[in-house]
Amino acid sequence: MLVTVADGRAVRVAGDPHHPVTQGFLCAKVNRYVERTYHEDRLRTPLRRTGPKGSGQFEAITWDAALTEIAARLTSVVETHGAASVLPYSYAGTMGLVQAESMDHRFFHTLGASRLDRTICAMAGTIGLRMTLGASVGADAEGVPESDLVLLWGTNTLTANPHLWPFITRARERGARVICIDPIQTRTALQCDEWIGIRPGTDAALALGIMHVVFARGLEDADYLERYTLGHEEMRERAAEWTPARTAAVTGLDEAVVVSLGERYGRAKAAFIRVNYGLQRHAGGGMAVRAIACLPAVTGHWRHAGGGVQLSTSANFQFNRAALHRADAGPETRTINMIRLGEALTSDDAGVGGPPVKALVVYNSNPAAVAPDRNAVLRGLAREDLFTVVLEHFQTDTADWADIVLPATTQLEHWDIHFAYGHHYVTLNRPSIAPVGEAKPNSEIFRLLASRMGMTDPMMRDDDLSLIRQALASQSPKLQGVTMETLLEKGYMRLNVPTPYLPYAEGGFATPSGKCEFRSQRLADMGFDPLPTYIPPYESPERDPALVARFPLTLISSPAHTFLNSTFANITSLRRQAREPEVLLHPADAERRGIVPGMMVTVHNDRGAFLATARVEPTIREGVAWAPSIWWGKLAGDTANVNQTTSQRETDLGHGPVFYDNQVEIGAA
Ligand SMILES: Nc1nc2c(c(=O)[nH]1)N[C@H]1C(S)=C(S)[C@@H](COP(=O)(O)OP(=O)(O)OC[C@H]3O[C@@H](n4cnc5c(=O)[nH]c(N)nc54)[C@H](O)[C@@H]3O)O[C@H]1N2
Ligand SMILES: Nc1nc2c(c(=O)[nH]1)N[C@H]1C(S)=C(S)[C@@H](COP(=O)(O)OP(=O)(O)OC[C@H]3O[C@@H](n4cnc5c(=O)[nH]c(N)nc54)[C@H](O)[C@@H]3O)O[C@H]1N2
Ligand SMILES: [Mo]
Repeated sequence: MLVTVADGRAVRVAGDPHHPVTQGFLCAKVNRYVERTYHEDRLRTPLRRTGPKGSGQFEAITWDAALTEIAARLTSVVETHGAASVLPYSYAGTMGLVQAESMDHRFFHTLGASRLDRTICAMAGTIGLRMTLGASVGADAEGVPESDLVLLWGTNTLTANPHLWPFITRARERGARVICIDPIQTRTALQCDEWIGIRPGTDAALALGIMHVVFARGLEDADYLERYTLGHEEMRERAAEWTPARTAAVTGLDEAVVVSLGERYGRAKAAFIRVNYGLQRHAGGGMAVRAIACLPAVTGHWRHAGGGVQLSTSANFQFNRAALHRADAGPETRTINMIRLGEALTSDDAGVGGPPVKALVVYNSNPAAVAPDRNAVLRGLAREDLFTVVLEHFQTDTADWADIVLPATTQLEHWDIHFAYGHHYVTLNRPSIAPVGEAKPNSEIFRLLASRMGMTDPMMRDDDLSLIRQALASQSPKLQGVTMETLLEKGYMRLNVPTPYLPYAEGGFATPSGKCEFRSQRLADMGFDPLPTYIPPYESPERDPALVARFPLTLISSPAHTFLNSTFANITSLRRQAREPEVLLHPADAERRGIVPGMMVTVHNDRGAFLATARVEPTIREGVAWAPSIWWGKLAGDTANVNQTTSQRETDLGHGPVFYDNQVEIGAA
């Protein structure tokens, strides 16, 4: 991203035209980054709560007063309840290594605070890949122009990952067909050649059904199977069970669709599967990713540029995280799963044993909007005996519950270094303007707090540029040549991998066997089916017919086009495009309920409810509803949002969230 500055003020942000992935354009949201940076609501000074919890009443205080108070309160909590009663909470506000996993980690490790299991986004698939391919390493976006079939599977590319699209367009110009597998006919699906409107949470069954057809037609790559896979005979037997008829019955698709997809996948030379997060947010999300990740090993597509699966490329970025985190700096402690924040804040033992959570320090996250089971989260945040600190750009739903709010810098104002998950470039983030108001970088805030709390280890004084150098000081061959000097000069740098990168053309999987593990002993040892299998959603006719009878609609709450999770929801121009909290229904579902377009409806289940304006279009599978998300509760008329209805249950693998494994009923408000 290039920033134009005039008289010390950012005036324009743009994609770098020379960057191989950005190619000169930014997404709809980040295009508005200047508006966001200088927004009149931007937090400019530290704040102390003056009214009751959650009242949103604050007074401006000095940094000195804020830091003194936080240090005193944290010290007292640690002395009275033990360090484990302090909980850090952070996720995706920025994913830069300096502002998201350096001084903050060192600070909490030194303190001995509870650790946070950062599961809210990607863990189901991460473990699914780890058990199958060995790591989150997959096909290269830059190979996509070579593919002859593109499957966009559980991903709204044009919204969530638009920089992949130019590569897809090039493949298409060369004859590739592009197919979207999604219960919703998203703006991405509308641009594809085909839309396959699968029943939510059944993707593992579809992957096994495709495999069935591939084997049945003899379209497998016997040589690849023999050399580079483990358990292919068992895999073949498992796939044999997934006849097109059975697959169709489970996935809610026509048998002909399954057969045709299987045949085309098998006949393709280099099919590219972009699998993303939609299909992970269900009970069997980990296994679904695992089943899909097996496909290119059956057909041998990994051999060719443009072939394979991409969930994430993040494991290629082997920065020296141990040096940044310094987990060795403090005692062993307990771990709390971030998606169970509601339980952690409302249980005497935080839900995991040990002391209750007495102090919460939130940065890079807005859990009062994004965490599941929002009613439980808000009950927790409302506790008068909980000391809450929030580092933020804005007075979010979460900041409203804080005792102290600290103004943080944005990416325009601080240093950082970034990994990627859709490509292979390291990015340096240089500050282009001075901090707005009195804002400080997260890293600086934790340095100052460390000093106030008497943490004397020199590592607590490392500056941001030193932290970047420490991150780069890695033994990984993939980081060789990626140096501070080249980054300062160019801004970004490709990892030391070929272009395009074909990670598994000749095996080389990072699993214990070194092969693509159709059969996983590690999964067997963990008590799972060692082969890819279909695990039905928690809230499905298979597992809970009584619940489904009461709440017949599956609610998907994937991102609104102009929001980034809950970020940007307060930016007027972007919120105007998102209009208001909405829910999309199929005409048949709407008619059955007497719902007409524009009607105010209640979306509800036993966990909670929120109001939305009904949209009625046939661009969604019957039985499914879509609430584009994530709204700030306080920007909605009823102060509620979709996470009122979602649950704290966990996925099969990785303890991830099941946001879309969520049955609701919808009726006129
Ligand atoms: N504009 C924008 N971009 C973003 C984000 C954002 O909030 N806004 N968030 C960023 C983050 S943190 C992430 S994790 C990524 C997410 O990246 P993606 O996963 O690509 O993004 P989503 O838009 O969530 O797309 C998920 C799609 O999966 C579909 N889906 C839901 N359940 C199922 C299912 O069971 N099976 C199948 N096949 N499909 C299903 C949904 O209908 C939705 O269209 O995007 C990143 N990019
Ligand atoms: N129902 C439902 N819930 C979901 C999802 C869904 O699809 N449906 N998606 C889930 C996913 S994939 C994810 S990744 C999570 C994301 O959840 P979060 O990680 O909470 O992400 P955001 O909502 O973007 O909130 C990030 C906050 O960090 C702040 N921030 C940004 N940069 C900085 C910084 O440098 N310093 C500080 N101190 N603050 C900063 C922003 O202002 C913003 O308020 O939400 C999850 N929740
Ligand atoms: Mo995410």
